[in-house]
Amino acid sequence: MKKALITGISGQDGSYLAELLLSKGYEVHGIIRRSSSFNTARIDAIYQDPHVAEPRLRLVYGDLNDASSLNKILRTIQPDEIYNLGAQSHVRVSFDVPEYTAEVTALGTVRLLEAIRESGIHPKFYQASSSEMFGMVQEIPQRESTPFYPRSPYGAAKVYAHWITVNYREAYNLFACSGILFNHESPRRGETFVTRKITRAAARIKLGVQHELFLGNLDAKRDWGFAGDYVTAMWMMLQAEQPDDYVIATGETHTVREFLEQTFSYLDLDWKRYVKIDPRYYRPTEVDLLIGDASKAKRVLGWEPKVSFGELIRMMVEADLHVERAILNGTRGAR
Ligand code: NDP
Ligand code: GDR
Repeated sequence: MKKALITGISGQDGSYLAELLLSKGYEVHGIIRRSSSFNTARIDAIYQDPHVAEPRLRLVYGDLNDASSLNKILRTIQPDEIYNLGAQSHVRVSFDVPEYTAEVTALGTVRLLEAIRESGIHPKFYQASSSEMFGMVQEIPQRESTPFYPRSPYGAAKVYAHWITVNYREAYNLFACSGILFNHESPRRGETFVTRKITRAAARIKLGVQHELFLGNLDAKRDWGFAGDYVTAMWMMLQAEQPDDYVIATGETHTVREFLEQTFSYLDLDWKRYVKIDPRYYRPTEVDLLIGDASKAKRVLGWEPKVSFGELIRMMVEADLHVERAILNGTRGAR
């Protein structure tokens, strides 16, 4: 049985990836952080009580900022594949906590890579790189060869993590891949990212429990896909013959305004009646346009996105309606 280790297992992608790997027969280990309240809601559905069975999903406390915890975890688990998804992943917040973002998102990656070297094991390694590394538009669409020009502390930290991964591949012959993933969303998306903020607010407005929605820049364009499709690409990269870097995207771009319009009109609502602009959501430097060319991933890995923009919106709105109705009825269930 193959063993995988996931950092960031409690996040959106970590939960979908854990489900995928379990379905493929892996033993899955996930690093979680100690928190004053429960932070494992996204993986509750697949959690197995270690007292009851021999579980194939195991959680262990650790932190990307704590090298000794990483060293110990690697020595103990000896995984065949490591997926480094842990990060301070919010772009706007990275302007408020730039140093912390660099600690986790940039240095956390080299800590993990060094832990691999020190443990003497030879796992395959996946790094969660981001389209935010492209930042200021240099080329349309963006592909693997497009120069990076990050526009936030988060983007800059991801550029470091990307290049250190490439360096460890070249210097130590590590089977390391960077997936340069464009925005991907789902009903499990964090509530403060713009798509989920919109679908959740629209559902709440429809049910009469919210009356306004405050947003920032509606003109930004993003290439939005479905997280479930994108975690499959992560796994495919580590099954390829050679380690390499891949852009993962839909090849379609939409403004935040279009996302807003389609979400509200799905619920027969006019977004202009509810949305107000609050400059606090503007970023000091913005990424205006992202659109990815994933043809290399299609050619080499056979990967293609399955869920369309319209289907993604429908899936997210329906899920938020379900959650909000359950809250209203006092029967809130798992997402
Ligand atoms: P989330 O923000 O949903 O999840 C981030 C995860 O990282 C959480 O499990 C979080 O734990 C964990 N984490 C944060 N800080 C630490 C730390 N110090 N040590 C260990 N774990 C930590 O992100 P997504 O699932 O959306 O994204 C996954 C990865 O992919 C991230 O690296 C993100 O930057 C990157 N990415 C995401 C894209 C997207 O569109 N979603 C696109 C491109 C890249 P906790 O739950 O305790 O906070
Ligand atoms: P992004 O996602 O910054 O692309 O990073 P986010 O959803 O936060 O922003 C997308 C665009 O929407 C605009 N926007 C708002 N954003 C938020 N969060 N809140 C608002 O109220 C709002 N109003 C307008 C933003 O200015 C931006 O242009 C995501 C994260 O998942 C990263 O970790 C990942 O690397 C990239 O996607 C690819």
